[in-house]
Amino acid sequence: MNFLWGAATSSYQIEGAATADGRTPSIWDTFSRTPGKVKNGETGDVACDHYHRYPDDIRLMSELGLRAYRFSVAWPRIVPEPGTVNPKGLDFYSHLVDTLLERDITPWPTLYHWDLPQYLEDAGGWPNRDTAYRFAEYAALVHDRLSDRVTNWTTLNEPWCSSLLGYAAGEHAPGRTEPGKAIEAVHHLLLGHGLAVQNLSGKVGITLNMTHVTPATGSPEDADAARRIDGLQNRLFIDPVLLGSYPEDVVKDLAHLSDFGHVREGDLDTISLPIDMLGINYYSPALVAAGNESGGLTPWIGAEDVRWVDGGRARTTMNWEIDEQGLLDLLRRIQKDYPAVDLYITENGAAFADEVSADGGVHDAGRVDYLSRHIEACAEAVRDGVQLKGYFAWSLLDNFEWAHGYGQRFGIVHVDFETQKRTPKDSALWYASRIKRPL
Ligand code: IFM
Repeated sequence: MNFLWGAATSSYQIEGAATADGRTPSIWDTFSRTPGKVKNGETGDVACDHYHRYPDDIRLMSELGLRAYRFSVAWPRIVPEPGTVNPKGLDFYSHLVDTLLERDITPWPTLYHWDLPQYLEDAGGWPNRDTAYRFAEYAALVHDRLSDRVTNWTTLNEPWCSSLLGYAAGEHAPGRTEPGKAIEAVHHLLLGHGLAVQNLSGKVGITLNMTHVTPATGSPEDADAARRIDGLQNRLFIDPVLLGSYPEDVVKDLAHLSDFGHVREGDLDTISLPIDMLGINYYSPALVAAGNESGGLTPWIGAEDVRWVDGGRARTTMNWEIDEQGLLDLLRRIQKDYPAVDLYITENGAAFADEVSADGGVHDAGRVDYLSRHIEACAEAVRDGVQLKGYFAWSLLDNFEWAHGYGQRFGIVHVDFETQKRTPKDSALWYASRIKRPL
């Protein structure tokens, strides 16, 4: 079997060069400058300086034996002002793709990994239907320039975060706390996906952050809590794309916030245009129960009264429980309920407090353990008949972890943010040897 092994990053998290060659601000440039939003007031201005160091980073990928590299394209580099096209922005990704191909690494671009041009947010952002059309136009520009060399396209990364974290909880850019608008953002992101699909050729997909949700007890209340979280995290996104409809129970859960009047005739046909692959980002499972006293702003609109229960497993520094069984259960479930597309794990990984040791190495045994367990779960899923075709470790490099700043290290390669020195961690060396073998 020709299983694809790779690693993933995203533009704002690694590129830096925030004003280089005509790039204008994205919502994350603005959000990270808003006091109190990102830990220590950190920004992606420099990040891993990948914009300037990409040839070295690609050499490193090649030394590790990666066969594919999942990166994202920064929309504000390509369309820095409304109605313009920035050739220098397109040139950057064109050079990146050429350099990957010279090293026999498959380029695997994502068109939207959260860096909406600020001028589009100023015009209403994702709750504004027009943003979906602008996204499709931008997708066509990137496709026109790269499609002679790129054959695998992902439209969106994790629209759950862009909509519910960004517009309901306010924990991500643009930091709005308007639940009704968040539901409109969900729809316009998905519409943007469908409109973009019409402009793309080759193999096209979308990446969703999905989890396996289990009720803490057998009570009907906990079962209902699990239904609601599964609805908001998984089915609100995958059902429109792969089944052509919003899940009725979730629409009912959200009825106090939205009548879904923003959904126009034909939209769901566009959203559910056939795609070739579904990217799944999996990190942690969800064990949930009814009843939450804490209240406050939450992305779980329509399920605020659900609480997360400690499953008693080890956790990463993100405080996420480690459970590879959740990945196996999730893959089996997706294969059963949504059998039409090839599956790729487009992100999976763990943050730990890594340090460079006196011997010069980074001995991240916890991450080696995490990756090996999850990769084994993938192997088991494939033995069960799941159509899983590839796996991308998150992340190639330590990088800007959104509201957590640089404090959360997800890389298999350590980055010293003072010197920009890259040091492959033990996990990178382990991964390099693991991917020489079939899944
Ligand atoms: O760093 C993020 C990435 O940008 C999207 N998926 C989850 C990762 C870890 O939080």
